[in-house]
Amino acid sequence: MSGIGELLDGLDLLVARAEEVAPAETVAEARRTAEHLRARWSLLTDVLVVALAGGTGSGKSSLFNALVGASLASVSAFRPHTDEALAWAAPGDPVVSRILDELGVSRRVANRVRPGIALVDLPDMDSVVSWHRRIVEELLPKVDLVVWVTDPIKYNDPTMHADFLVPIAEHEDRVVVVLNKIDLVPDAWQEVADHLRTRLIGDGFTDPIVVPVSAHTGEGISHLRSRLDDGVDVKQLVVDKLVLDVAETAAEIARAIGTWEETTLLSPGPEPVGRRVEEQREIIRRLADPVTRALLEELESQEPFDPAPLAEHLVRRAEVGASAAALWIEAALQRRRRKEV
Ligand SMILES: Nc1nc2c(ncn2[C@@H]2O[C@H](COP(=O)(O)OP(=O)(O)OP(=O)(O)O)[C@@H](O)[C@H]2O)c(=O)[nH]1
Ligand SMILES: [Mg+2]
Repeated sequence: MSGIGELLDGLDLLVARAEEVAPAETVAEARRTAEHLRARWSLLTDVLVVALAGGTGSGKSSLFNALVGASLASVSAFRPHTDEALAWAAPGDPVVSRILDELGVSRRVANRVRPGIALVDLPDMDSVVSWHRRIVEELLPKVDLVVWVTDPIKYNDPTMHADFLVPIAEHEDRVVVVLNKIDLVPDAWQEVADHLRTRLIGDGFTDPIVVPVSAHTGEGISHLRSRLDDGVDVKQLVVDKLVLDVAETAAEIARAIGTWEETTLLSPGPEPVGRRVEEQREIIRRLADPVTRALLEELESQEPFDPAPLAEHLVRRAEVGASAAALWIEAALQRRRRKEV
């Protein structure tokens, strides 16, 4: 996401500008935070990276296509089929690109529909040993979510449970188990899903998520999508925190140089609108020039009170104020230079 990079550049610039203006300890603290946030951002993305894993023939590629809504992955009745990992991801996110590089995913299709998700269809692995190692040591630390795909025929296979599901049980908050091909057992899939849940508890899961779907008929796919969207929301929160930290650092500087109150007039906050608007009116009454105060009075005489024209006016006023200050400073500098000549 490019906006965050720009925000961090803006923070660096602000810190540099504050150097001469704000107290040294405020600037030093802001610089430390800016560096820390940049380091965090280099490892962070708001994209949810989801890997489809599971036994050969369980329908990973079919499910990939059902989630994407297009036949991108090759599906076959012959096993094993997929021999090269495929990703559906919005291009341009450096963190996602690095994760896909590390996972050895060379084929990538641009995801322009759900840029919040990067979906990976994994190939069949050569042996149980390498599979096991890859999931626990390579896959889980890199991706946000593993969608383990199984079907009503193989879901009870003791080897699958012992070799794959037991080791990933302790990471269950990042595992969704999909029972695919429910169209094969139209009358029994609920029972099978319950039994699979019981088996997963036996494997060490405490509250396993089992999503019954059919990649063929599309049943359950929207439920699975909404599960993935929940994951996207959680990632978004992590990134929101970083944005909040940038804003807080800027606010610290504004507080230190005494321009904070005016800044709050312009910034939308999480507080209830009514209380905020009331606070803002108070600040304007105290700080504003005659034109702004007149506009406030005019808007207050109208019902309901609409703060939008006031916000627009304040932004214009701030822009004019900044330009006026720049001009004033430039003029002062020129006068000083002339005196020096
Ligand atoms: N009836 C039914 N068949 C399905 C469903 N999903 C996949 N299949 C079939 O299962 C077989 C395997 O599907 P794939 O999507 O290739 O399975 P895979 O897990 O990607 O297999 P590998 O690439 O070998 O690991 C194909 O014949 C699919 O048509 C489903 O929901 N219902
Ligand atoms: Mg496949």
